[in-house]
Formats: sequence, C-alpha cells, structure tokens
Amino acid sequence: MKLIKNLEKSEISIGPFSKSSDPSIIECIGLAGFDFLIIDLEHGPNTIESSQNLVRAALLHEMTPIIRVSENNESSISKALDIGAQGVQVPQINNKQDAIKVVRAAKFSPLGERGVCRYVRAAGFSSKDKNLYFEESNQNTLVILQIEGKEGIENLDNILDVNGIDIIFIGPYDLSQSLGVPGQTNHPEVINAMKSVVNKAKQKNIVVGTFVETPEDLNMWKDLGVLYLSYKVDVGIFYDACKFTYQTLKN
Ligand code: 3PY
Ligand code: MG
Repeated sequence: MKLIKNLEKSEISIGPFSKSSDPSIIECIGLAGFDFLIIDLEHGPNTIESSQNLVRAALLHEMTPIIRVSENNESSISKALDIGAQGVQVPQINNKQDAIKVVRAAKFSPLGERGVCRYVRAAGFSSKDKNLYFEESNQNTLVILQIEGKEGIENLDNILDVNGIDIIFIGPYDLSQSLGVPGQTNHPEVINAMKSVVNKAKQKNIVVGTFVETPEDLNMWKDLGVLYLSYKVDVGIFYDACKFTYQTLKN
C-alpha cells in the first residue's frame, strides 16, 4: 500500500480530498501520481454506495483510498472499511474517549471490536481466508484522527497516548473557527496551535497530516516534518485547470 510504504520510509505523501462521484476523475488523479485520496463523506454528495467504485478506481493506479467518515460512529467506520478503504479519517476528535472509540471500531480483535462481516469487498466477498482477512486488515488499516478544535488541542496529550493511532490530521478550517478566526487558516494563532500539535505528535512518533491549498503552505508544513499532506479538493483542482485553460485560450 503506497501510503504505508511512504510512511515507513518517512517520505511525504500528497493527496487531494475527493468530492467528485466519478470514478474516471479518480483514475485521472491516480494516473497523475498522487499517493492517496481522501473520499469525503463529511462534506459533499458522496455516499457509502458511490464510494465503493471510487475506492476501486483509486486502487487501479496504486493510490491509497482513505475515507473521511461523516462522524465518529461504529457503523460509519465499519462500512467505510468494508468497501475497501485502506484507512479511516475521523473528524472532530476532542478527547481520549473519542480516540479509543475510533480504534475500537477500526480494528478487529485483539486490537479492537470492529464488526465482522466477510461478505464485503474488503474480504473479497468471502473468497479471502478468514484469518488472513483479520490479520491483514488490522495491519493495513490506517487510523487517522482529526484534531480541529480547542478541546482536541487541550486534550492532545491524552489523545496521543491511545494505542493504534497512525496519523494525527490537523483540520485548519475548523480549527480557525474554534479559535475565533473563522477561515483565517494562516492566522498566527492557528499556525501556532498547529505547530504545537506537530511538535507533540512527533515527540510520540505519530505521523502528522494537514490540509493545504498552496504549494508554499505545503512546503512550510513539509519542512516542519508533516508527512501526510492533503492538497485541495478534486473539484477545486478541476476548477483551477478549467479557469487556467479558458483564460489561456481567451487571451
Ligand atoms: C478542516 O480544515 O477543518 C478540515 O477538516 C480539512 O480541510
Ligand atoms: Mg474539518
């Protein structure tokens, strides 16, 4: 799995969020070389049903499919993993209990209590050996927690002590709102809070990720050791390309 391989080598990975429901668009993103894709079920029109073909399209070009679920609940997490997502990203983690809940829902026993069903895509619709399915799923499923509020930042030390977290992802937009400067993702208070998360997570050897919208911001976080870099959203990248093309042709 490309994302895990990159993380093992401490190499950065770059991928957009996806709010498109079209597998062809996902294939283009993979063909362009992106490392991972975050299929967004928190914002935008996608459903678990539309996401299954998006997962397939991502895997065709070795792009790691992650699903951002709409909320921290067992059923959303197990459905995302059942359709074959190789990681779940869960918004609004505010305390240790929230983090424990995610790990429990994302991992089979003995690491957690993920609901068991073998008749799903992740288990090859029952074609996969049972024991191998449990073992490989536990090994290869990434648990990604979003810290994006004051409360999550205050409780970060306790959150980071929970076993089974692979990546702490900072959501700059929700964080800026929680800090009273909505949308100002480059406000010094937001940047300082983000840097404190980066430092604490790195001290505990937990990979950090965040969302960026410019190459400059990507480089800034990369230089601070952030390895999971989500760059824009597929529809936004497509809009940029359309605008650039039209303006080039018109002028
Ligand atoms: C946020 O910024 O709040 C996110 O969730 C990612 O863009
Ligand atoms: Mg958010």
